Amino acid sequence: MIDKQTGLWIYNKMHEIRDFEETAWTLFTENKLRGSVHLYTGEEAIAASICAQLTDEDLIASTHRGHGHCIAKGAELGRALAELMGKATGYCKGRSGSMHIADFSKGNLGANAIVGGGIPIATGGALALKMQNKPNVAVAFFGDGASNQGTFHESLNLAAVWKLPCIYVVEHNQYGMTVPSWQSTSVPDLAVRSAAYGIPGETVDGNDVAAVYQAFARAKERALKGEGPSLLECKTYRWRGHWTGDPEVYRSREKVEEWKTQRDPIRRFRDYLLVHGLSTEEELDKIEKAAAEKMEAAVEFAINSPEPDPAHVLDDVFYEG
Ligand SMILES: Cc1ncc(C[n+]2csc(CCOP(=O)(O)OP(=O)(O)O)c2C)c(N)n1
Ligand SMILES: [Mg+2]
Repeated sequence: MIDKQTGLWIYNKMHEIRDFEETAWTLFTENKLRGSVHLYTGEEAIAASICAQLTDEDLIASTHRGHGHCIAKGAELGRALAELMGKATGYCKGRSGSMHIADFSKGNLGANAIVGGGIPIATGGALALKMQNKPNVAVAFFGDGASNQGTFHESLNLAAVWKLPCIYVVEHNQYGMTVPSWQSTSVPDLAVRSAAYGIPGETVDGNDVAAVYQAFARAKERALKGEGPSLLECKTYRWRGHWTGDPEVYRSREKVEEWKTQRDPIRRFRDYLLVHGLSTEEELDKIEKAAAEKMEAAVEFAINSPEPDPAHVLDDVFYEG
């Protein structure tokens, strides 16, 4: 079972992620945040339950839907939002925006606009950890659509052959852009693909914190024992459209509402904490309020942050000549 301290940490992170995502949506609709963002609302249990078991020495590689992973891996809300807004105080000085945000100091190797692009990066991270004999793991987060990419298959094969400490976490939110996964993907349960590489695969309810937490703990233990990678499939659902401009004509409002009202991962985890006597309504309300206040301060920080100075546009640009 999840202990109290970990449970409250996860509950707080889930709220931070949701507040961040819904604020990003609002800022986008108010034209204060330019470009598109892909929101993680509804999928919070996965990043929070997994990153609760990682330290700054463990590595993650993320996706275009990466704000949740970034926050769960320790990003400050203000600097993350500043990055989305292209401000100089952002994690990458405003150069990455939403889809390339990285923070190596926290072991976050970065989001990635290339679908499936983070999978070999995490695999390389795991190879580095193994070669350096470090007691750590690398985690690749990616979507169901990405599991159809060559990078997924190539990475799992090599990681299995080399017994790398890599955990492949597929966030099966049932769509790749506007395409339902049953129309693009050969199997309904993606964990079965692990069989092709001779590694364990497990499908869990990705909106159930305890289920994700325990399955990841098993995969991590195996990786740390030197037994190699695992594939963990977390079934979930994205509440928002693929991106902020998605007209969402490919799914019914009823289905979205059902996931929001019947399977909200935050509400479910709140019930879990209460039923198991790990917390009280009062304590959880306090966490929720504190997260909302932190988000308000983050907005203030990001909006008041300066734009990058064009004089520095060539800083951090590398070339070999
Ligand atoms: C290599 C590549 N192909 C296509 C795209 C366009 N694209 C962006 S997101 C996306 C869908 C990804 O679906 P999934 O992996 O399930 O992630 P989700 O958006 O559902 O989190 C596609 C096709 C891209 N960015 N990169
Ligand atoms: Mg998907």
